Amino acid sequence: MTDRISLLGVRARGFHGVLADEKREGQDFVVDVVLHLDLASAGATDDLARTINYAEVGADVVRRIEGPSLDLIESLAEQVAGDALARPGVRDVEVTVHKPSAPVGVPFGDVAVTIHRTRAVPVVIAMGANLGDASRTLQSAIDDLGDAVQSVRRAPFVSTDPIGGPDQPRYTNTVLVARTALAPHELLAALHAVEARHGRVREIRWGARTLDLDLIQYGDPASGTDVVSGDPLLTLPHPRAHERGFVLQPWSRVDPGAHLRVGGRVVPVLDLLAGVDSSDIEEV
Ligand code: PH2
Ligand code: MG
Ligand code: MG
Repeated sequence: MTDRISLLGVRARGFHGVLADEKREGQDFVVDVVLHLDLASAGATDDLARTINYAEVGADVVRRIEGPSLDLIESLAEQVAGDALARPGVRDVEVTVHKPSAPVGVPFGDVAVTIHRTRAVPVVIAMGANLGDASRTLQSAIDDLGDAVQSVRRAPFVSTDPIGGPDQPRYTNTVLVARTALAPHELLAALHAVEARHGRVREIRWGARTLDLDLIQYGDPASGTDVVSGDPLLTLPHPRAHERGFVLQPWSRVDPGAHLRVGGRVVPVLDLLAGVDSSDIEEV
């Protein structure tokens, strides 16, 4: 995706700098922001709600320039990038902060720092299979996720009793902790595509399946940055994860410090695991 919105040369007076003089007198800072996001649906519908309003981005930038004094323009650039990535749909951002009146001590044209930051939201994905060569399917599904996720860590495979549904074989389950640049619905679509690739047909609820990929959590509840959604197509966090040993046990193995939001509370996964029966779970 190469679509982008560029807002260049936003100028305001700020008090950033290491020297006392700079903090007292202030000077002009000039900021360029380039946001990468998909603009196709905005272009097709002519709907401002489907893109980012560059006037709002500009207001954010000025607020940061005029905000509390920082020593470094690197820090100012990080703040601007953080604001941009918090806007929906922004996948990555490039920020340049120019300080054309900086005390450099020699004649100069401009001094600037440029940073590039990519959205990298922590996510938890539960995987299960109980038809065919389950371990092999799970391993190849992880490979098939490709660019949808980065920094993937996988729990050991476990064999578990089927919970609910009709009589069916034992499951092989695991959990991935990873990061993604995708929005929740985009990641869900990627998971469905991998399920389909492995012959998954959406039929009997809780019935046997070649592959099940469930998005358990998007974002980090410990810092309050997780997405909470009641959307019937994508409920977040997963509404039953807190009571499922086949999710909690492998999750706690790959990330012993993990937390899950349960109702209004953010609970250590190890505490949740202690409260469920996990006697059926065996490493394979
Ligand atoms: N998935 C279900 C229903 N029951 N039981 C086990 N042990 N493992 C699963 O992955 C599983 C299940 C619906 O997704
Ligand atoms: Mg499931
Ligand atoms: Mg599922």
